Amino acid sequence: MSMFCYQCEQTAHGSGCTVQGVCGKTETTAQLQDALIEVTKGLAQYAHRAAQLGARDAAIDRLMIRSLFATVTNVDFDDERIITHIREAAVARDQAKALYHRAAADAGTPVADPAGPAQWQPAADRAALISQATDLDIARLIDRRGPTAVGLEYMVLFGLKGAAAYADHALVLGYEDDSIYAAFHALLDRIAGGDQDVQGLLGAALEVGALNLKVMELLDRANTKTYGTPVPTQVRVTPVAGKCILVSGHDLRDLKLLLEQTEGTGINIYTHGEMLPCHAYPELKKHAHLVGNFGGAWQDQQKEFKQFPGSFLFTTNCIQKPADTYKDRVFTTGLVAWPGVGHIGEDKNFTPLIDAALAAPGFSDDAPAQEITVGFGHGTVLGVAQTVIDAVKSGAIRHFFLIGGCDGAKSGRNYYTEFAEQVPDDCLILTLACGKYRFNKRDFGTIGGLPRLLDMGQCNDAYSAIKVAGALAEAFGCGLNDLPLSLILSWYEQKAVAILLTLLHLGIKNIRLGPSLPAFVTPEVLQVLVDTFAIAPISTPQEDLKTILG
Ligand code: SF4
Ligand code: SF3
Repeated sequence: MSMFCYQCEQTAHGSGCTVQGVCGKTETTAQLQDALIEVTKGLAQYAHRAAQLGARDAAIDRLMIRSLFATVTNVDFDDERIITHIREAAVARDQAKALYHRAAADAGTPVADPAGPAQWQPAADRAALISQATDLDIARLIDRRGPTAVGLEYMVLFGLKGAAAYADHALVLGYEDDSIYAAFHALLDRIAGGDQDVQGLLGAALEVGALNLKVMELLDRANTKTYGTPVPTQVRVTPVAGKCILVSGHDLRDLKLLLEQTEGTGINIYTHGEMLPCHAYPELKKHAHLVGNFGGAWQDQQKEFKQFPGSFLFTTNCIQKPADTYKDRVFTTGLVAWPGVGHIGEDKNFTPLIDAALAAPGFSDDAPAQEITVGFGHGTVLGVAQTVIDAVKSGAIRHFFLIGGCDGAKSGRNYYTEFAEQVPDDCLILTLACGKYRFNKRDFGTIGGLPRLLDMGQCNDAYSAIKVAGALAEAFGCGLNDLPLSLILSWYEQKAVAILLTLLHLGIKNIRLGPSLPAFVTPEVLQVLVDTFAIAPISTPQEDLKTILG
């Protein structure tokens, strides 16, 4: 038995987790996730062929998205649930096959069943399934096909996983797009063939970037049409007296439904991690019992949750092994799961979570008030575009730095705190995703009436940053790379891979990436990225600032 996983930045020794995931994923969980991906690729091979003949099935498309999302880092650690996903995906794969065969018959074209994952049959027995999954080990593939081609193939897959998470958030709000599903199927089909060369795979990776841009745009539309355009909002980051529930993850709908179900109960709701930007959405902020944000980024949860006298809801990544002191008050929903932790089903009846909060002591006192500001999505920033443009023209704003991305446990991540602190006073800092907790409680002052630190939202709100950059480039009559804008990115999981591919698809150069480079990017691929996009690993804040500002 063995496992091999190198999809996140935390991967063991910077090369791959082979015994147990640093994230807490067991060998069996990793193998079952490999099996789920194999079946999903097979499903996509058939769905792609059916789509080319004009046939599709929304249920199959949605299941493909959810299967990919379930394998994102820090989402699902529960083997039984992953086995259920495998069984469901296998049924959907057979339905996709039938769909393709019917469409081919209708079109009068011969049927050509794809080889590879489409023919992989998951064993009915659990032990047999696990042993069968061992053969799907990436390490064996690397031995056979070499690390560069396999690394690129997995870069495509990891980007698709990240984009799938965003597609699912849009889907739960009723927003979906057939052309997006078709692109997922087509890209999965390409890597399922296993015969692409390096150039072909690089092209596919940039296509994932293009796809993710469409998905982020769809999600932006879903969030803003459903909950309103985010507005600058003061958020309390210290507790108030009373019973409490903490909501973590990225799913706005779960937060909204919980706010409705807790209305009038006296329970206060706190955002955590990537839920912080929710305070800025009019339809969420109108609930008076959404009282604040608790704690820092995901990797601090085991320490911080011990101080939270209420219950916890995980709506998406990043969940870590809950400590025994609070485990019985933790609940998951959607695709998140941890063995032995209560799960709220698709009916979104949060009663067990609410009861756990009522049974817990709650905060006895108000802590001294402290507030930060969020809500600088594209709607707000473009609303003051002229002020920004004038400030750049007058020299009041010298440069923009987007310091954003995922947080994580590595000590090298202090770079981002120090970088933000050392950005000169005449430069503006844009931020997004959970990496901002490294510096978002500091006072950066203002420039021309604008806060120097503008929080644009969740990781998917990279879409806002792209929109703002596009509008500035238009106003100045220049290209994106000619703007006084530098991207200082931190990555951890596969959504960051999707976003990075989107930025590369847009031709954005000189991105600084850290805290370490992905293990699946071999020196050969890195050279191509350096030659084409001048991508660079982070060095020190001093050196990088000097290079950028001259
Ligand atoms: Fe290791 Fe990351 Fe994979 Fe977890 S998700 S097993 S930490 S590479
Ligand atoms: Fe953070 Fe997990 Fe990536 Fe949406 S919550 S950014 S790491």
